[in-house]
Amino acid sequence: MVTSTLTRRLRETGPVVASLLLLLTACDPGVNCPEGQRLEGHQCVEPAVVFLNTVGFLPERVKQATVLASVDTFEVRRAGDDQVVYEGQLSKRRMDDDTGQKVRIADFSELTEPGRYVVTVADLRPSDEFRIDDDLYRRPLEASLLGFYGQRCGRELSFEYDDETYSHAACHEDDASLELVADQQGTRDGTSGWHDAGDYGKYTVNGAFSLAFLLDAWQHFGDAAFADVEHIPDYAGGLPSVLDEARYEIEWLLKMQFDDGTVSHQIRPLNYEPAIMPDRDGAQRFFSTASTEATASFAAVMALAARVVEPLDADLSARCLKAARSSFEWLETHPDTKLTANHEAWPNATYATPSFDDVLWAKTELWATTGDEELLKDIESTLARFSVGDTWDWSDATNLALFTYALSESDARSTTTVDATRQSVLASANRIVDAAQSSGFGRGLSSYTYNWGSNGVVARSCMNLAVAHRLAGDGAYLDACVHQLDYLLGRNVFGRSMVTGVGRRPPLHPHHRPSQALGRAWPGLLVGGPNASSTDNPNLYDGIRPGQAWFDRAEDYYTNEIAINWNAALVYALAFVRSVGR
Ligand code: 9MR
Ligand code: ZN
Repeated sequence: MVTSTLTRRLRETGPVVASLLLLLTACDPGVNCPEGQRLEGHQCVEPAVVFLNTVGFLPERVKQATVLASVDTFEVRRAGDDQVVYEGQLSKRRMDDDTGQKVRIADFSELTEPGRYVVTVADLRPSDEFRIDDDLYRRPLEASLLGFYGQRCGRELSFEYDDETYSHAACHEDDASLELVADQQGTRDGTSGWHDAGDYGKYTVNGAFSLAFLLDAWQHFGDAAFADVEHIPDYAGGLPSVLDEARYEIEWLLKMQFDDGTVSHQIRPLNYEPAIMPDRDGAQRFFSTASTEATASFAAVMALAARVVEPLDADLSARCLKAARSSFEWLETHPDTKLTANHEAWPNATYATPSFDDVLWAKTELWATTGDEELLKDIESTLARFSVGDTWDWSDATNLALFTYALSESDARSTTTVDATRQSVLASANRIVDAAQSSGFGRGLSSYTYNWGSNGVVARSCMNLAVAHRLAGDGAYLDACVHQLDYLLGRNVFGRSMVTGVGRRPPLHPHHRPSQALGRAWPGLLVGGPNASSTDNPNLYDGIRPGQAWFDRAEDYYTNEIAINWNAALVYALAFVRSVGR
């Protein structure tokens, strides 16, 4: 029993543990591969030795693969006629501590000719076939936006992807009861917005954080990334697709604001839902009371939205700005009040954080939108105390404030603070570049940053790089983001794409209720990835390295869930590389 569970885990861990697996297959009557082969799906194959982005490479950007074999040279061959088009020397062998693998790097950046290729070493199994193509990232970007569309709550939806249909009827139309909010009764309209993750809750802090990445993706890259992106289904018009999708979340967030300007922390049922489609979920859902962090992140993202949509939809912009001001005014008039949501009503608290970062973010976005000089003085009195973090997530929005300030073109800013912020952005980006170069798989975060949603953190580091790229114009920042996408799309120890429906061997069993109910993964969703926190991940066993702690199993929500904050970072990363990488 123990042996067969371990065998299953190893099989799911990926090709690199093939040798151990071989020892164990003898004990498993279901697996009878010839010596030197391993089971992949239902086929016995030679173990993979070349790991790369299974989607491919942009002609003019860096191209690297990771090789786990004792050879010195590699070739790139044209798919179809097998002709060698590039020969190269592998790097010296080195240890990748995160995964315990001894790796060599194949660099074939010089090959720029569009086409379909494989990388080969000796007579070992060739890499997956990949493309070199200018338009490489259009489909993945469309898929990741479709991933958001599939998270829409409150309405029926349907789309086709790779000849399969994904759909459900309208869900959660009763959102939501006010029973748990003191002095209020009945229900109030809280429909629309995205389901947060694998569950069907809707949480203001993470909603605002995720929305910011879509708004920034448009603000920073615009048509260069999105002009030829196919419209999402139910496209309402008037805005580019990415903002059309963003608007669906904006409309929900606006409904989370109470009359006094405070903002409800969340809408959720008392318990997590079973693995059913959202339209089958009849459990009652409740607004929580307000929290300071929800109120501040709401003010921040509404001010950002007001600025971003202003040239395209003046009415929406005005509604967002009014809402931002009203929440901000509450914060200004209650500087010493920390509102905490009534988390005790639910079995576990979610997205509860300190709020100083959200308040800083709110001030910065409001200043950037309105040019208010008092606010600028206030921000500049504290901003230099903060530095850009390399690994960050919903719990700390400081980077969003620093980036907005750094990218502003306002000449009212103090030169000292501008310089300090710029240095901090570049220092962070340089650390990411260095880490990507010393990682065996191009991952730009130093070892042991394998927490919940580590794949999202990898994608999010592309915002640090994109801001640095904009400030300093250095191609190394862009290439480092290419490496992050490489990692997420197959140049990892699992040899698998981490985005459902995209690239080779993507996750098949995400912790995502619609996927579980359908029995097939909904596309365009980034899974959380390796999580080496022993308090979260009961699947850790002796000898497993942090970078290996991912399992493609629906029950493993701590490694294989999907979430809007991870997907939003993926959209941003794809948009960055697409806009300047061609
Ligand atoms: O992404 C969140 C992660 O940072 C936390 O460690 C984890 C435990 O609190 O929760 C994650 O967020 C989950 C949220 O609480 C509820 N919806 C699913 C989210 C993704 O797993
Ligand atoms: Zn819903």
